[in-house]
Amino acid sequence: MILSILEYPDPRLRKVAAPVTSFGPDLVRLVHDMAETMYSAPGIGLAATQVDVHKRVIVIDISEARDGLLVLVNPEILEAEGEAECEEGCLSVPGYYDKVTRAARIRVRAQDEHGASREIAADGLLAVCVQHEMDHLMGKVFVDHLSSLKRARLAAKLKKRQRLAG
Ligand code: GNR
Ligand code: NI
Repeated sequence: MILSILEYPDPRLRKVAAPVTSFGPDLVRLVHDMAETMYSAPGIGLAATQVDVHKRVIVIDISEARDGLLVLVNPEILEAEGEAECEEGCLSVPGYYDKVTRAARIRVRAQDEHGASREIAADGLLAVCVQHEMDHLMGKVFVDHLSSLKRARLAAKLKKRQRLAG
């Protein structure tokens, strides 16, 4: 089932997600629906926060063939180093793109939808995407990393778009 994605500045995007404590069919179904929603959008990642479910669940697929689904439940950053700038976008801020600086390399521990724990090392786009999604779980959106001037311009643009949409 394709879920509907909250759009900035919806206040529900500010909620802090709770750790997943129960693994079972409901979680498997949520992950399945989130993956379907991400692929259909299309996007390279989706956090549960974006579909108004406030649990620490992320799906990511940065592969060209769209056959490399990564499920991160209860993700924790173990190590972060370096800095890298990347042009980011967000399914919750459609039509807006800007550069954000984040850690260049990270090590993450997370569980999958069945509760199995594993560690991954990420750099490049994967590192960007994991940090972008983990921000969502903390109620943060990528535009929060921008200057207040840029955020004011974005607010004006969204207001205008809303007016034109009637
Ligand atoms: O689809 C997405 N593309 C993207 C591009 C650069 C940096 C981050 C992202 S994540 C985004 C999907 C999304 O909004 N996830 O929360
Ligand atoms: Ni996003």
